[in-house]
Amino acid sequence: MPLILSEKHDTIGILTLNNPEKRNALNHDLLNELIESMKDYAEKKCRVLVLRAPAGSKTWSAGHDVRELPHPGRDPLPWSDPLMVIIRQIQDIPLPVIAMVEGAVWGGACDLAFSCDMLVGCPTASFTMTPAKIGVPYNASGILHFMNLMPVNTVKEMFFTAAPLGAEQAYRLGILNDLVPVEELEAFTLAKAERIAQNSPLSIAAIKEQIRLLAAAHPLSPRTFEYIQGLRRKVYDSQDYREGIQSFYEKRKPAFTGE
Ligand code: LCV
Repeated sequence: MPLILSEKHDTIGILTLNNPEKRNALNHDLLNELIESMKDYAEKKCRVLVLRAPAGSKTWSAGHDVRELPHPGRDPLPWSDPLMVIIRQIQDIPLPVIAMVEGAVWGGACDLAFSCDMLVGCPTASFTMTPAKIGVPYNASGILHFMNLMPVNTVKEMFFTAAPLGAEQAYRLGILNDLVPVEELEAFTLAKAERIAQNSPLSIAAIKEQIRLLAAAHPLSPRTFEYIQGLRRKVYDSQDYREGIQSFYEKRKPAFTGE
């Protein structure tokens, strides 16, 4: 059974996360299929892509597959991690990607959804950022995605509380471009995609790339970069990181000691 369903409506490509048994957890197999599915948009002459979960999903995606998090002492979100690869691919692909969100979005899947160019959600959509619950230090490029999408105090609240941000609040904050009833979600999203597809693909591609470059334009000196790496290593080398992952496996609340 494919982990990514790929279909086309005219010039709109639709990619469906299709591993409901594992709540669309972003394991390497699913992500590698998504990476491949996104590559042939050009030969398929797509103008817009939509990333979705199956209709009726309670969970859009459960986030990074915790079973695949590197063992303590190794960066949990390295450059080559397939989740980091797909997030960059979505940002680099020269056509708009719309996240159509039904159900709960967890952890790294928030970063995946927020890296799309627009988000259309329904009332069951929610966004929960879990690194602090698992003991993951996250990474600077991921944090920047959030800072470019919402007020910094909301970024801090999402990361520090690991509490769900509901659809209403996400819409009020501008994280969701649109909030529509679940029965209208697909038609509304396709209509938005079709409106985009009528406009100049070259113009849209150039504007998307300029926005990406400007949004990422935060000069960091090598000294600052190394300082950030040191901050993160202290966390993923910690006993707390081991405890966070162990508690996930044992389905219990973590007992963090700050060591
Ligand atoms: C592997 C899973 C997962 C999963 N990994 O169904 O952003 S960071 O830094 O935090 C990053 C490290 C990250 O993204 O971490 C992951 C954050 N995600 C979460 O904390 C969500 C964890 N999952 C859940 O809380 C529940 O599974 C939800 C609420 C999503 C769904 O609950 P529900 O009762 O509907 P189950 O919990 O029974 O899960 C169904 C199957 O999916 C697996 C889970 O292990 C189970 O598989 P088994 O039947 O083999 O046990 N699963 C769910 N999430 N992130 N596997």
